[in-house]
Amino acid sequence: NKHKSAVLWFTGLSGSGKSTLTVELERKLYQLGIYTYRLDGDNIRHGLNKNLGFSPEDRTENIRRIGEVSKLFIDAGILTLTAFISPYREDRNLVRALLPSNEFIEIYVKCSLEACEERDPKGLYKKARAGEIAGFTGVDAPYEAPIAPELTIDTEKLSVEEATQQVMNYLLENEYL
Ligand code: GGZ
Repeated sequence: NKHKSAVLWFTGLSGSGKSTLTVELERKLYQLGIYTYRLDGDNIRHGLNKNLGFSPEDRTENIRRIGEVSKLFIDAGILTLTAFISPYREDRNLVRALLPSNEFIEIYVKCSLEACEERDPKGLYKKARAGEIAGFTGVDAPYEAPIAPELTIDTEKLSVEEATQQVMNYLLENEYL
């Protein structure tokens, strides 16, 4: 099945729904016979980037490497989905600059800190509030929301199915699929 390869760069707070969305989207794309690859903390932070932590410098290097890896996957013709907080606008823009403009699709997974904290699927916000994790995004480390993302997905208002469909519609309307 023909498609245009690109990276779908999901950015948002911990608990905003980046992973859920990329997993569901990958399932939908697989059904259409589209080759995808998903980059997330499990296959990047535990491998290539296991020497990196969560200081601002390490996050910047984390995102830089993920950008370079995404570029390789795109070269291989694969529709690449990344699920990282990527809190710094400048870091995301550096990745954008690595690629032709139609190959970087920034998707802001929008969800208020309050709602993310309410979900707290891994109990990390609770730990951060208790002072057990320092420099947690949204608590005592910044998150810089995109100014002009290709797409914004409000996961407080949409179901997983609706949110996934919004991304699918974007891909169809812009002839990626
Ligand atoms: C933010 C942290 C931190 C700190 C560990 N701040 O909900 P999760 O668990 O699965 O997603 C978070 C993940 C963030 O890693 P990223 O590579 O996406 O971050 S960045 O793009 O900023 O480099 C969270 C966990 O790692 N985690 N410590 N201090 N999230």
